[in-house]
Amino acid sequence: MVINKIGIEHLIITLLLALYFTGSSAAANGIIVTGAPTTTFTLTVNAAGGADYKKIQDAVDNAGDGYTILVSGGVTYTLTYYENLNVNRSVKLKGIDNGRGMPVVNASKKGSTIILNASNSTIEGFTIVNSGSLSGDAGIRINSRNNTIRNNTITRNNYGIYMAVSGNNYIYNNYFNNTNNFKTNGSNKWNSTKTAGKNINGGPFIGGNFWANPSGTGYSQKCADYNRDGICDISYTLAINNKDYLPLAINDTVPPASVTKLSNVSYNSYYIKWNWTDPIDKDFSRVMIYLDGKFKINVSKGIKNYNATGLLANTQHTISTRTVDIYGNINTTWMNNTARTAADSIPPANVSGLKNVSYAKVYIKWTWIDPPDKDFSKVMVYLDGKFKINVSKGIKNYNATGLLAGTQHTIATRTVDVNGNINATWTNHTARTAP
Ligand SMILES: [Ca+2]
Ligand SMILES: [Ca+2]
Ligand SMILES: [Ca+2]
Repeated sequence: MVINKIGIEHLIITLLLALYFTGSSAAANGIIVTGAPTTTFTLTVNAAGGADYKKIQDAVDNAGDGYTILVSGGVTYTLTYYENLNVNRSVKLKGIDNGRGMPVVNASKKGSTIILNASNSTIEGFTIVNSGSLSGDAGIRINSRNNTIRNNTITRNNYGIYMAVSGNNYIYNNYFNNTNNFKTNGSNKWNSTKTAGKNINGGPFIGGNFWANPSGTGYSQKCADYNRDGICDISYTLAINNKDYLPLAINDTVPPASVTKLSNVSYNSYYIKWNWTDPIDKDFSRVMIYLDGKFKINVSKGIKNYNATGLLANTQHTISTRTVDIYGNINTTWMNNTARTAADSIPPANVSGLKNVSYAKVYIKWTWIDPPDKDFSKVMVYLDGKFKINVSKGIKNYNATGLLAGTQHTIATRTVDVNGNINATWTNHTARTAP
C-alpha cells in the first residue's frame, strides 16, 4: 500500500520532470537535481533494507528542504533505529506502520534522540525513546521554530520535548511518558481542534496530547472525563502561552473480571443473604445486583454482600451479578446463584396496647401497636365473637360503628404473618358506648 503510494509519487514526479525538461526553459523553472539517482522529493528508509537508506540520518543528510522522508516500522518485526537524529533541513519525517507498529528511534541513553535545528519540520508517527539524562537531553530537542510534532509516542526520555530557543510549534496527539514531559519556550500550540478519529491513546477524538508519567500521576492519568469523550474535562496549562486545551484522557474499554465465590451465607423464611469475592482489577468499581431478573442496587467495591429481604417463605430466588469499572465498562458475563428461603411455621407476636381511644352513642374506636415481627402481615379483628375485617400492618386501629347507646362490646384480635401463620392467642378489650 505504502510502496504503491511511493510508486505513484515517483511516477508523477518523473512525469513532471519529463515535462519540465522537454520545455525549452527547464533550468529557469527552478528544478535542481543534485546527484543522480535522487530525482524525487520523497526518500525512503528501512533498517531492514530495500529502501533508499537504512539510517534516517543518511536520508536527512541527502534531503533538501521540503522533502518527505518515509521511515518503515517493519513488516515482520518492529524496526528500531539507533540514532541521534540531527534534523538540519526542513523536512517531513514520517514513520510508517507496516503492521508492526511505528518505527522506534532510540538514542541509547546518550544525548537527545531527535534534535530539530531547521525550522518548519514535521515529526510524525514515531516512537521516540531513551534520551540521555543530562540537562537538556530530550526525546525531541527543538532549537528552531514553526515545527509540527504529532502522532508520536515519546517515552523514557529525560525530557519529552525540550525547547531551547524556540516557539510557534504545533504539538498534538502525542503520547508523553517521561521524567519531565516538556520544557517550553515562547508560545506554542498543544492541541488541534477536536476532530472525530482514533487518537494516539485509542480514544474517539483527536485533540491534544496524552500526559503520563512513570509514577502514574500524569495529568491525563488523573483527569476527570465525565462525558467519556476521551478528552479531559479541564484544560492543562503547561506554562504561560502554552496550554493544551484538549488533553487526552485515559481510554479504558476493558471491563473488570467477574465476582467469584458467589454463595448464599445465611437465610431464614423472609431473607437470603449472599456474599462474594470482588475481582482484583484496580479500576473495579461496583457490582450490579439483580434479583429474579430485576435490577436491585449497585454494591460498591469492598462491601461484598447483598441481603434480599421481604421474601416469602419456602420460595426460590436467583441473584445475578455483573461487574463495572470506574470508567463504566460492564462485564457482560453474569454470575448467578439460586437459593431458597426457609419454610415458616412461626406466627407473629400479639398486638400490644389495645385500648379504646374514643367512643359515642353509636361507635367505639380501638387502637393498638403492631407486633415487631418482620413477616407480620395483618390483624384479624372480631367484634363480640364475630369476624369483622383484616386490618393490614401499619393501620393500627378499628372503628366499630352502628352500635346502640349504652351497650357493651368486646374487640378480639389475632395476628397473622405473610405466610399465613395465625397466632392462636387472642388479645381482647371491652368498652361501652355512651348512654
Ligand atoms: Ca471529557
Ligand atoms: Ca477497565
Ligand atoms: Ca412467621
